[in-house]
Amino acid sequence: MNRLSVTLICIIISGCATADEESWPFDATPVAQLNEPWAMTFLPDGRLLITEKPGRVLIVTQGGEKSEPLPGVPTVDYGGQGGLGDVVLHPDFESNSLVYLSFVEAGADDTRGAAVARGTLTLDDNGGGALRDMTVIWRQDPKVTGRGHYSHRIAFSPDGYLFIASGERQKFDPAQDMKMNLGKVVRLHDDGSVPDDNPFADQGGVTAQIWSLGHRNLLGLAFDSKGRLWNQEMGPRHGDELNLVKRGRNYGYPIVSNGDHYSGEEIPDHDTRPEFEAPKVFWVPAISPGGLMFYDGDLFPDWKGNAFIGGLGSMSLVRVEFDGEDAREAERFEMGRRIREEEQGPDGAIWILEDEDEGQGGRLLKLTPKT
Ligand SMILES: [Ca+2]
Ligand SMILES: [Ca+2]
Repeated sequence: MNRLSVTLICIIISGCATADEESWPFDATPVAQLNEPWAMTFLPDGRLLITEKPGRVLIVTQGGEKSEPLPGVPTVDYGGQGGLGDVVLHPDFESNSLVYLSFVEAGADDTRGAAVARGTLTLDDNGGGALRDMTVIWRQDPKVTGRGHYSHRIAFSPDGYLFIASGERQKFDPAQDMKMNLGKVVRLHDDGSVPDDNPFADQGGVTAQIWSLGHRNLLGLAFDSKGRLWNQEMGPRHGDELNLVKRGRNYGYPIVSNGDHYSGEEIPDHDTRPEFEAPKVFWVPAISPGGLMFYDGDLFPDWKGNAFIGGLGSMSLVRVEFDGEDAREAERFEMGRRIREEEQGPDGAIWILEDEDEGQGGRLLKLTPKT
């Protein structure tokens, strides 16, 4: 039976998932059940810090034991695509205990915007811990109405700069507006201050934060082993992108996209405007990407240097191979559930978080080579 037939039957019966487990080269072990998980990162002791979108941070062991929600999380504006978002550790976490969280902050007059706070994580002897002195060090500017396209993914560069993906809040034009930090990737010092060697530093204000522009909804941001920054972003109607993010470059949204507006209005494709940076990979039809991870572990040696992107709408895990600056989709695993986030574990296993799915919650899964 082909995939279309399976999908149709599933829609008719009950909306069943179509995970193609027999074809997977890995075993996927469910480790923990979570409530609207969004992001995770490994602590030096091998446990996971996991965020849940309504505003919880949990410590979870590799065996699946969950802590109580940690106190000290900032108040989040929960709803639509927003709430608590990403979690990353400072590169010197082992000496300074600094943790960064992204989340949605309410503003005046029904407006809101993403923010990033940092504070310290203290661990107790009972498997739990607390966040202390969480202080906002960056905000989307301006705050606008609506509850979409916050993006708010965070990544540290190998040389210690803080990069934040800032979505265009479903407002299109801000991605090209240099007076706003929406639809941009921004580059900051670890305390939120602006490096004076940023490409637009001499223009001051939020413009000085901007590293790259013309982005839409960036739900993955990661450095590869060569120190290059990549992002994936949701296209409008189709045209999802994997971009190599370069200093000062314009990625063209909403002037160009290999997708088109949901209204049916066409957006010229990238090849019509070569002055804008084109994606290294684009997807038509869409995969609806969630998360971005580069793999360099030993458990799956053939996949060293590959990237993994979760598929939300496509309910898949997409493996991407690279050749210099070129990239291509190499393989797609049908997972049967929306995939929000991927991380490499200390032993080289691949850990993934399923997205919330109509009240089913989302699971933490560990992928290891098939036995
Ligand atoms: Ca992560
Ligand atoms: Ca187009």
